[in-house]
Parts: sequence; structure tokens; C-alpha cells
Amino acid sequence: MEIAIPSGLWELYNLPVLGWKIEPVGSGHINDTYIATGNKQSWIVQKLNHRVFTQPEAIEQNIELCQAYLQEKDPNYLFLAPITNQKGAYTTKIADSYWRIFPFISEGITFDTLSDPKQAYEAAKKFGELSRLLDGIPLGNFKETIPAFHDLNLRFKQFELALTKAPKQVKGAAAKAIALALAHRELVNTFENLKKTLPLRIQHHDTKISNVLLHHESYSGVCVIDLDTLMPGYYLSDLGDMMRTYLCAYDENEADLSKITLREEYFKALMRGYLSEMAEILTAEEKTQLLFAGKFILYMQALRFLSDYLQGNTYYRISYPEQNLVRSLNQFKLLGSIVEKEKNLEQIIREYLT
Ligand code: ADP
Ligand code: GN1
Ligand code: MG
Repeated sequence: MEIAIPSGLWELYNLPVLGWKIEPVGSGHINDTYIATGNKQSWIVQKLNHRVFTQPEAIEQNIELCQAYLQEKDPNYLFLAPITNQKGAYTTKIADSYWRIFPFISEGITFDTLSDPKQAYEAAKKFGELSRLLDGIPLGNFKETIPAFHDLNLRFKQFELALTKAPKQVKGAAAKAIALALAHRELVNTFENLKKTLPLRIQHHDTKISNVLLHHESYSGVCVIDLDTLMPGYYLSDLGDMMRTYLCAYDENEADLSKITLREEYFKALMRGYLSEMAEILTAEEKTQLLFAGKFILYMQALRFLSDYLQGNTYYRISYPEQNLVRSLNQFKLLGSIVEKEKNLEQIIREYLT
């Protein structure tokens, strides 16, 4: 891959212009993220995907509001905002690209899949802590960095539209995933009903496991990263995306669906970690919908991958043409595992809530 960080970027941050070794890092589907090492220092440098995040200033505003609130509430909390450039801004526009630089946290590592329930506990606790600390922050000045990002109803409509426009052959290839999408559509109604009463909270909206740094030896939570979708939403989003990415031993890219099974040990650890922070904050109604969070996000993600496949793979980065279809079927399989194990999982939740 050609790695092109504009040389002019560094001087706008008063950093050395030469002497960096640049390597791509992470498995994100949207932004381009690099680690720059040299000059006896390391930084995370990231090109924002401006096609997806059309309003970088909305991201900046939300991060600023959270940073100021957290500074007051818990000055020791590590909130990983970008560093500011000479003009005091988090984002730097060079030609048509938008760039950010973040402090590199050397003791932190990320995972794409988990291999120890302790990791699930610590990661869930870290995201739960963020929700807890931001509980009560005034929401009025927050912006939607991606409008209606986790609106399941909209995602279903986008799927329907993609379906009407997709070529016959593509629809044929996706027949199984399309049938599953239609079979689970009652989840949209459940969400629409819940929206009437669930409180809005600041949510991270991308709590997948690669977006939290854990200590490389102890696995204790270091900090959450990837703050572009920090904005008002429902707790279902953060809790659900953790279920989506912690419960299975294989990630969304796994094509062998026989491997997509749900690990109860990880479910327990996740719930314990999240509730250790959020049990006192969640309303009685929110506590009745903890398992729905997983179904909600898995269904939405399956729809989003499927819609992208139907419309010609314009959104998520892919490495082969069928990858979004594979991802969608993978997510439907995990959704099915939750439904299958529902009674057990609800029982586990009841034990942790009492
Ligand atoms: P993307 O939008 O590409 O997912 P992330 O901000 O999640 O970007 O970063 C991608 C990966 O880079 C992370 O999963 C993590 O491995 C690594 N990373 C990101 N920020 C840091 C940091 N501040 N310190 C150490 N590693 C980081
Ligand atoms: C995208 O950027 P990344 O890879 O962290 C997506 C999330 C999805 C995720 C699925 C802005 O996240 O919503 O859950 O892929 N981000 C955006 O892996 O659409
Ligand atoms: Mg990420």
C-alpha cells in the first residue's frame, strides 16, 4: 500500500518533518490509520474518511464537550482526544484530506477477537465507565457526526432500497441473507417501540473490541479509542456492539459459519464488566432490554453489510467481492445463536442484576 502522509502535516503540529517510519495499523473499515515512529517518539496518524464523516467539525465539537465534562468529573480519566495543531484544532485539512494525530499509548494493545474472558470483562468495564462518567452531560450542543447512524428503521429502509436496485444476479447470490433480513424484521418494530421511552445518553457507537486499548500484560482497561461517533444515542448501541464482537471466537470476516458460536463465559464476563459500571445508572426499563441490545446491533450490522453488498460495496473496505455478504451471513449466524440461547442468557442477566 502506498502510504502518503503529507509532509506538510508535521510542521503544523511543531513535529519534526523527516525521520518517520510509517506503518498502517488496525483493522478499521473506514479511516486510514498509521503509526509513525521516529525521532524518539511515536504517534497515531489518521486520515479521516471524509466521504463517511462529512462534518469533521461535528466530531470536534462532540469530543470537546466530552473532554471538558470529563476533565471536571474525573481529571485522571484518560480521554484519547487528538492533539491540537498550531491553530488549536483537532483536525488539519491538507488539500482535500483531513488528518488527526493522537498520542500513541505504548502499553495498550487491541484485539480483533478475544481469547480470555478477562479481556471481555475489562473491555466492557472500560466502555461502561465512559457511559457512566458521561451520564448527566447536557446533550443540547452535541451534533450527530453521522445522521441517524444507529436508526434501525432507516437501516431497514436502506436495505429495502438496495434490494430494489440490486441486479438480479447479485440478489440471487444473496438470497439466503435477504431471507434472514426479512425474517427478523420484527426487531425493527421492537426498537421503534423502545425508542419512545429509552433515555438518550452519550454513546461511543463503535464499541467493537478493536476500539479499546487493554494493558499488554494484565489486560486491564487502558482507554477507549476511535471517538468519531461519540454522540447521543441509546445504551443499546454500546452494549450491543460489545456483544457482537466479544462473544464469538471469530470475527465478522469468518466465512466458515460453523465456527460462529456464542461463548457463554464471555457473555458473563461482558455483562459483569458492563454492569459493574452501569448497574446503578441504567433505568429499570433499560435493564429489561439488555439482551435485546445484542440482537439490535447484530441485526443492524447484518443489514448494513448486506445493503453494501447489494449496492456494489461502496462503504466498507473489502478484500474480495463477496466479503460483505460473508460478513452479513456471519452476523445473522451470531444473531441466531443469541436467539437460540436466549433463556440461558436471560437467566445469567437476572443473576447479575440481583
Ligand atoms: P480506525 O478508524 O481505523 O478503526 P482506530 O482509531 O480504531 O482507527 O485505530 C486503529 C488501530 O490502531 C486500533 O485498533 C489500535 O490497534 C491502534 N491504535 C489506535 N490508536 C492508538 C493509540 N492511541 N495508541 C496505541 N494504539 C492505537
Ligand atoms: C465500521 O471504522 P470501524 O471499522 O471502526 C463502522 C461501524 C461498524 C464496523 C463494523 C463509521 O467501524 O459502524 O460497526 O465498521 N463505522 C462507521 O466492523 O460506519
Ligand atoms: Mg477502530
